[in-house]
Amino acid sequence: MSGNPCWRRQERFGTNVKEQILRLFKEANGQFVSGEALSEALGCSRTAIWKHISELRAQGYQFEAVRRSGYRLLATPDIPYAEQVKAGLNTQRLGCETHFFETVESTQTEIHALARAGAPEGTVVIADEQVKGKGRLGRSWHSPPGSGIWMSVLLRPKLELQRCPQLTLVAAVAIVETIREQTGLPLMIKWPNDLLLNGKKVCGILTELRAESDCVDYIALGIGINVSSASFPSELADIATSLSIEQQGQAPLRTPLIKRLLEKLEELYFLYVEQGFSAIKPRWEAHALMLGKPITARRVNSATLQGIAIGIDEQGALLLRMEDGRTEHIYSADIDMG
Ligand code: BT5
Repeated sequence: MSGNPCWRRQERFGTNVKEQILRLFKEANGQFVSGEALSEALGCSRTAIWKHISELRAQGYQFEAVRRSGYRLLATPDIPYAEQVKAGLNTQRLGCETHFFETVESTQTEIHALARAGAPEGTVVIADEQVKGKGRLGRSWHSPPGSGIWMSVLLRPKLELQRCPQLTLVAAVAIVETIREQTGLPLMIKWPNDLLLNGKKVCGILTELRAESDCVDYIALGIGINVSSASFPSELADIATSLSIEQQGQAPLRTPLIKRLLEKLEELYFLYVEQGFSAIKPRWEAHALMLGKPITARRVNSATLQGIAIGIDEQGALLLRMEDGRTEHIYSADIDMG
């Protein structure tokens, strides 16, 4: 799985003009770029360039314009616009096609629609706000504007159905490793889909799939990370936290975090596809919260079980050592510690 990173591929084949303008400013590294140079490089009129720059300004980009010198990019907004996420993104597939929405019901709904319309593997949908963010089992995910990463990634692995839950664990490792690397915060994984800081949930993963008979058609991998939320509604106040709350108000920027996350997710996804779950398992275990601890597993349509969480199996199921010495394999449940 090698080749040019996707932003280089875009450079060769060209994408929309605003993306190309942003790329030229990035390459200019804070120096002026003349309107003439821009219109020559992009093959469009200076009026068209001016129009695109005005649109970028409206989106929050700040330019200095100086007669005879041209334009200089002073500041980019921390809104994960598709152009920003894709600029310099070092991936082969993930994020090559990226869609940004100010507001959506759920990025999962959007990614499902794109998937059904034939979108390629690696397509990403990012929203600044979700008004009907989804959790598992019909639960909701609080996703106010400007405060988090609400993102869905389309994957099309050739995978047997029973292995699909492993992708939640692959994603959990990618998120933990990225956030630890970017912020130093010691996130822990609570099987199967929660990431916690100081015992509170900072991130949730929602893995949905469409399959025909035994074959996976696609997987919609939804990731929600509370980045700069300063507070939560009362029903979440005791159970939720954000990266900024855990860093005394310091929130990392969303756009670079998303980029790094896509790069890490792709690295681990390719590793998983090539070498199987055994290549990921030790990295998951290194960040697992409850191994060796007593837990309660509340299952849908099955009895609640209590025991000691002793690990995960090769499928990614949680292994629960029961009082009578038996080991139960838990495929899906909500876990309470103790
Ligand atoms: C999850 O479900 O944790 C999966 C969350 C996935 C969210 C992403 S955002 C992008 C993509 N698009 C979507 O529409 N969804 C995905 P679950 O394990 O069922 O947890 C849901 C529970 O977490 C809720 O019932 C609340 O108790 C709690 N919760 C809701 N919003 C939260 C938040 N922002 N932070 C922490 N906890 C939250």
